[in-house]
Amino acid sequence: MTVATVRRPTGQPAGLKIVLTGPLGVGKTTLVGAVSDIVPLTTEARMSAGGDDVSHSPGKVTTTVAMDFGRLAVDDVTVYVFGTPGQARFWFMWDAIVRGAVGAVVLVDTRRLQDSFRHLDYIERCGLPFVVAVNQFPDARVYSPAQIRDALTLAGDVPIVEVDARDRDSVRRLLIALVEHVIATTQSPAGVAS
Ligand SMILES: Nc1nc2c(ncn2[C@@H]2O[C@H](COP(=O)(O)OP(=O)(O)O)[C@@H](O)[C@H]2O)c(=O)[nH]1
Ligand SMILES: [Mg+2]
Repeated sequence: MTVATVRRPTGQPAGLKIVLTGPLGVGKTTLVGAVSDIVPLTTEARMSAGGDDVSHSPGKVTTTVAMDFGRLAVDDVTVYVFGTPGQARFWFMWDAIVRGAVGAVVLVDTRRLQDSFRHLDYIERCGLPFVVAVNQFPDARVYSPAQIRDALTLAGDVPIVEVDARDRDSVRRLLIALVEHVIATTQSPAGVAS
């Protein structure tokens, strides 16, 4: 795994790249907007009729065309969040988005966990440490982390974190949980980077 961090002249890491992925309408753009210290770079466009399936978020009229990007400071480290584009025609960008990342957040909606399978598969195949973030929508049933782990067949060490994508503190806690997981994974013998 490449733990690519931006380094200050002192050699201290100054930046961490994190990938945010999950299906259309799961809350990626909302999450980046809630947590970013800068106006997030986002490329929303009105959806055309007959395009992506948005039956699960009927109020949704725009979609992220290319990607979301946000930046936030956590202590003296700058965290850069790169969202993957949801639309199939932009999947070719995923490899570039993942390159140099230290870890990933896979955002899931418990009303349609299966929509996140391919995002999980992709991140697992990249070998990136990741956390699963459950964006709890008001009309969704609440499941225990054990039920979600089971449904997604996640390994026991993958953290499952509840998040409200609209809430800055909640998203910050999620990103801190990911960074802690990255540190734990890369320090454990099985996760030593080569
Ligand atoms: N109730 C609730 N709605 C949310 C939450 N996160 C996102 N939404 C709404 O869900 C819709 C899709 O979110 P969006 O961020 O565009 O999803 P994306 O396609 O993954 O970027 C929007 O209408 C959001 O306002 C959440 O945590 N709770
Ligand atoms: Mg979006």
